[in-house]
Amino acid sequence: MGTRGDVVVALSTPWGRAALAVVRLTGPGCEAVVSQIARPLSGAPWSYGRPRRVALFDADGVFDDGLLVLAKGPATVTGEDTAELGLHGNPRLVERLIAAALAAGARLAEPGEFTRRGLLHGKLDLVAAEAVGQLIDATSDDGVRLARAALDGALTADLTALREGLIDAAAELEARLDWPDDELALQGDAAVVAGLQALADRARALAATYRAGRVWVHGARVALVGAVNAGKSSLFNALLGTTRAIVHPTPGTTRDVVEATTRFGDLSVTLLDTAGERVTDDPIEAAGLALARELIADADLLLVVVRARSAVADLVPAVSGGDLAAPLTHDAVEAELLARTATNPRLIVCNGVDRDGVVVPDGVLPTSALRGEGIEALKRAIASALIGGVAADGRAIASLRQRDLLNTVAEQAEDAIAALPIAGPAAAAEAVMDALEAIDAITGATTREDVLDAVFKRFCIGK
Ligand SMILES: Nc1nc2c(ncn2[C@@H]2O[C@H](COP(=O)(O)OP(=O)(O)O)[C@@H](O)[C@H]2O)c(=O)[nH]1
Ligand SMILES: [Mg+2]
Repeated sequence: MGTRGDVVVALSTPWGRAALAVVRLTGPGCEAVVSQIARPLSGAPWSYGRPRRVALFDADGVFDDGLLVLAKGPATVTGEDTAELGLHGNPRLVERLIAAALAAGARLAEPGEFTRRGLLHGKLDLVAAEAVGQLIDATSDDGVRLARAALDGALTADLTALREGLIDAAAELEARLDWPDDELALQGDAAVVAGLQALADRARALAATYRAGRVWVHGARVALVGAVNAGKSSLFNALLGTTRAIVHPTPGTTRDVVEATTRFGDLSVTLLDTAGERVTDDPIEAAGLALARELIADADLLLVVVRARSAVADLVPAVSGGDLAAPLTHDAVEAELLARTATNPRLIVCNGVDRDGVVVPDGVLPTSALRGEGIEALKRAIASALIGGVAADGRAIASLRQRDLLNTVAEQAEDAIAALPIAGPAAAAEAVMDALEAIDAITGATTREDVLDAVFKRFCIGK
C-alpha cells in the first residue's frame, strides 16, 4: 500500500450506465482536492456534514452537476476527512471526474483502502473489516445476517470472551511460576485444565462454522458426477427446474462442464454437470473427464449419481466405505468413482428408481429424474449437507483466515493442557500466550502487556 495520509479517490458504484454514480475521496486535505473539481451551485461556502448541490468541472469547464457530502475526520468511517460525490451514472462523466481529482493531487485508491484506513485509525477491527467485504459479497439472507453480526461486533465479543478466558489461565500459570509458595489461593490444576479445554472447544466449534458461513456468504458449488447414463444431466435439469443440459440415451452426451446457479431456499447453489465416467478414446470426452476430476477437488459437495438397478445392493460395501479391494460385481467404473470420492463431502444419489425391481441401499438418496421424484428431498439433503448442524441464528465465521487462527487457538490451548503436568506451568503458559497471539491476530489487536496487568490485578502484587 502506498503512502498513507494522501488523498485517494475511487468510484464506489459499479462501472456502467446507471441513474447515479458515487465517487468517494478520503485523506487529510480532501477539501482542497474537492474545491478543484466541484463548487457549490449556491455560491455559499462548504459546510461539513451537509449535502450540497455542486457543479463538477475540469480544465475544459463544467461537465455535470451532483451532490456532495463533506465530512470532517476523525469522526468518519476512515478516520480522515472524506467526500462523497453523487453524479450522473455515465462512465464518461465518472472518468472525467476521477481524472480531474487525480489532476488536483489525489491518487487512485487501492482495493479496500477506505476500510483499511478505517482499520488503521481504529474505526473498526480486522473482524469487522472482513465483515464489510462479506456484507457486500453475501449471496443469501443468512450470509447478510452473519456479516452484519460481525460488523456490529458480535464476533469480536465472542473473541474477547475467549481472550479473557485465556488471560485468566495465563495469570494462573504465571502465578505458579513467580510465587509458587504464595498463600494466595490459586486454582487447582484441574480447574485450569477444565477452563482451557472449554476454551479450546469453543474455539474449535466456532472454527467448524466456517463451512456453513462460507456457503452462506459465497454460495456453494455442487458437482454431479457418475458413470455415463446414470442420469446426471436429467437430475441437473430437475434440480434447476429447467432444461439446461442435453439429456440423451447416447452415452457420452455431456462432454463439457455445464454450470448453472440456482437457489435452494435461501442458499445460492451453482450446479455443475460433468461428463460421465467411462473409459473413452474420444479426446474431447477425455478432456471433459479430466476437467470434471479437477472440479471434484474444488466442489463444496459432490452428488455421486449411480444408476438404479436390481443388483444395486452390490454398492453397499463401496457406499459404507467397506473393503474396496473385495471383488465387486457391479460396474467397475462406479466402484472406482465411489472409492475415489470417499473422502470428499458427498451425497450418493440412486437415480432411476422408477425402473422395475430396483433396490436402494441405505444411506443413498433415491430419485427419478424422469418422474421428478425425490428431487425436493434431494434439495433439502444438499442444503443440510452444505450447512451441517450450524444454526441459522447462531454465530458463524466466513473467513478462512479466522478459521485457521481459531484452530490454532484450540491447538495451543490443548498443548498447554498437555504441557502442564509434563513440562510444567512455564511451558503451559507459553502455549497459552501463543493462543492469545492467535486471537489477537484475528482481531488485529496486539498485546502481552495486559497479561501481566491481569496477574497484578488478580493477585494484588506490588502492594
Ligand atoms: N427410467 C429412467 N430413465 C432416466 C432417468 N434419468 C435419466 N434417464 C434416462 O437415462 C438416459 C441418460 O440420461 P442423462 O441424464 O443424459 O444421463 P448422464 O449421461 O448421466 O448425463 C436418458 O435416456 C434419460 O432419459 C430416470 O430417473 N428414470
Ligand atoms: Mg450428461
